[in-house]
Amino acid sequence: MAEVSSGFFAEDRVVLPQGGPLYLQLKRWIEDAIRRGDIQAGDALPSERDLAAKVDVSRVTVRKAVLQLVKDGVLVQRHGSGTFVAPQAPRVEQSLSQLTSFTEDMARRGMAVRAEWLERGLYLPSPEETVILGLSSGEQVARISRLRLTGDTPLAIERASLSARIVPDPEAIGDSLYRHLDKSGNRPIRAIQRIRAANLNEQDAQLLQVAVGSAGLNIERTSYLASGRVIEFTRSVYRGDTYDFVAELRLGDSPASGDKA
Ligand code: 16G
Repeated sequence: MAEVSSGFFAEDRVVLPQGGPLYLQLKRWIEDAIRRGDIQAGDALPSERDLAAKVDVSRVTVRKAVLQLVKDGVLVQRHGSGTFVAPQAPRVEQSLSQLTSFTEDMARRGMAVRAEWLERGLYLPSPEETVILGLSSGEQVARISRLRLTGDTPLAIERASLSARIVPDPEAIGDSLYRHLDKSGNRPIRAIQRIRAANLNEQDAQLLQVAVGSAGLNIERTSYLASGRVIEFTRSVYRGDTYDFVAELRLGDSPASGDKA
């Protein structure tokens, strides 16, 4: 971890970017320094008083800028030890036209992934699970909730429900749910995915190590077997600062479209 008094903050001259209220100028100055790599993830910021003196602004201005940066997930405050540059998550592009698993997606990018289990077991299904998974009366549901990470950086939370007939022993699932389903010939071949913007609630923000209220993506995936039976219903929460979902669009088949030559 960088020394507070060394490096970037020890430089003599501070020139704030011009325009807008002072706290926003200070905020941009810090963001620019992070973008250039002058200060990096884990580096400590000087104390509020030192930063105010250094930049020649009031402590209220520093507080406002820092609070905003904490809210944006750029800085993190640790009680009793100070303010630090937040870990920068890698940005990941995911195709919206391929039915892939998280493990496969990341392996294709050469990224090692792991999962922390949040919940795993057999339960009485909720009415929603009964309807979506087409469960018969008395049938249990297997719920598996995981935090998906690359290294120490959390990327997504996945909360999946499957019929207990397909997954009678959730403890037997290894690193990949789809690999587990594949073994019993139950890997989905089609899925419908719904993506919605969301501001992360306290629980999810804490798991994903970002500020409460940061931008996130709520994704619901309903996956089907070749028979048409629903195999998986998963609600995922992805960090908004790490994911780009990319779809390839083609000209439709309407009579007015297409190349007539
Ligand atoms: C993806 C799916 C999720 C599926 C998981 C299986 C989205 C939004 N979600 O993350 O529904 O359960 O892959 O991954 O893409 P696994 O085989 O690595 O456990």
